[in-house]
Amino acid sequence: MKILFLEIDTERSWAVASLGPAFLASYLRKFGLEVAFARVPLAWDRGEVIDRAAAHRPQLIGLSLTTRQWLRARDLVGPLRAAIGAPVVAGGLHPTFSPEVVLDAGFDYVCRGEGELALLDLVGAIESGARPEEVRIANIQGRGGPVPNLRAPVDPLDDLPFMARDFLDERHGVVHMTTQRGCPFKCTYCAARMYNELYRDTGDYGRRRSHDNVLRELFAIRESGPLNYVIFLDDTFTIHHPWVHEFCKVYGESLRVPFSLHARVETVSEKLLHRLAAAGCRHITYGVESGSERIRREVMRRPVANQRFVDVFRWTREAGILATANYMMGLPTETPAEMAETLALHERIRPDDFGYFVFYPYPGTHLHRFCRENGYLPADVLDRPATHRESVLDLPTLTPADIRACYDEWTRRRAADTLQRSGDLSNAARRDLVEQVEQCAASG
Ligand code: B12
Ligand code: SF4
Repeated sequence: MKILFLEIDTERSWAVASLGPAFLASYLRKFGLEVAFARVPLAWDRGEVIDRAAAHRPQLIGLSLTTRQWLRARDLVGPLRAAIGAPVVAGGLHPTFSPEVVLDAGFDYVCRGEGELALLDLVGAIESGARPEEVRIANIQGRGGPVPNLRAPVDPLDDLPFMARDFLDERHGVVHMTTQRGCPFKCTYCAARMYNELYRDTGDYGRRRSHDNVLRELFAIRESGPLNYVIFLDDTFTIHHPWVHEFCKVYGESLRVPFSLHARVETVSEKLLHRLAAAGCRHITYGVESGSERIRREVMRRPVANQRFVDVFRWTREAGILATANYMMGLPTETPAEMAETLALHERIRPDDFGYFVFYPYPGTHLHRFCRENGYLPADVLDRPATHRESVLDLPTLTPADIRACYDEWTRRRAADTLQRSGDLSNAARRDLVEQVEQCAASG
């Protein structure tokens, strides 16, 4: 059987395609199945998507979906099925936590949670002629069929084959890696951590690969092409310090290729940052989220003091590592004064770079439920675009104009920052830069 994975682009093509299909493809290949990958750029209209997909002659089409990709995927699924006649299965965070909505839109199957073993079983069932409502496979829900049981997460992760790199669209020797699945924290706005809750009765979702397994993958990449920079996409790389210290030792001794990672300020120490820098770490992205301790404590479940951010950003700089801060605005119960506290904290921590996002309530999360229960969530939320540049919520403490003004203020600061860095550029070039910043903000 041939399975075609389509990567649905939204406002822009991301530098890396979804990692889920890259894991699934290598697993299916291990069992002799044929897999293919195609990006669906925004410029392709329906007709072109169908022609390009049909050219692969797939017998099953797979889509990995975030909530942002959902609307475009929903519009494509009916025409794709009708024209190609192959069933379509969706997996990833969005289908996992909104399975009924996805099935009602015309998908034949959704995969809830981890997909490697489930998709292999689904391929077998389709090959033997099963219809969606007849399928009984753990993690797979067919249209018209019952809610499936979940199978235990793959353990150890080392059992999985390395990602199919031809699915990732990587260039210039910049590669993407994950060393773990799951995050132990409980941030209420986070969709990723909901896997831990989904799997509460089935087995621990938090697992990490062995150092040896991670290094073997990197050496294999280096043997087949350039390896210039490694982006670790783990939710929080810096959990479990003994693992991280050992990683710094073995990676620093054997590879020392520059790398970046995501961390939480609660999970790093001055000593750890120096170890990471010595091993080749050049850049860390931290979720700061809010400058209001009340919002972090009461709304986000992140009870950490502002001073901790100030200290960690300073330590990171002193260790010679670039630090990016990500911020959110427009949270339930937040006030204009609290949004201003985030701008004020930004001035104190002075990151090398920053991202700013209007809060979006992702399905399955605690804050999604909180917004629904309090009447902040419009009934047609999943019919509206999911972006991070304007709020979908109807909040009693913030007006859309308050949030817009705050977002514009972040854009103004980003433009000012960019200009400051641009030094002695001509006026025309400076205008171009500001325009680019504004365009980037508009695609949220
Ligand atoms: C790496 C990453 C990215 C990468 C790659 C995207 C990707 N989806 O892999 C990039 C940088 C492009 C990215 C961008 C964005 N991301 Co992102 N990203 C992540 C991150 C940190 C890790 C993903 C990962 O490692 N996956 C590893 C694989 C193994 O896990 P998986 O994706 O769940 O896949 C398994 C199963 O879900 C299933 N499965 C997945 N797809 C399919 C398909 C089929 C057919 C089947 C059968 C099964 C199946 O099988 C897979 C293997 O077991 C996650 C957080 C997380 N832990 O999930 C956020 C996350 C997915 N991103 C998120 C967001 C919001 C964004 C952005 C909007 C950020 C922004 N503000 O601009 C954009 C949107 C991108 C888009 N195309 O829509 C949210 C999505 C929430 C939601 N419900 O939609 C997450 C969950 C972060 C969070 N904490 O809330 N992101
Ligand atoms: S630390 Fe990051 S990945 Fe973990 S629960 Fe919080 S937001 Fe989600």
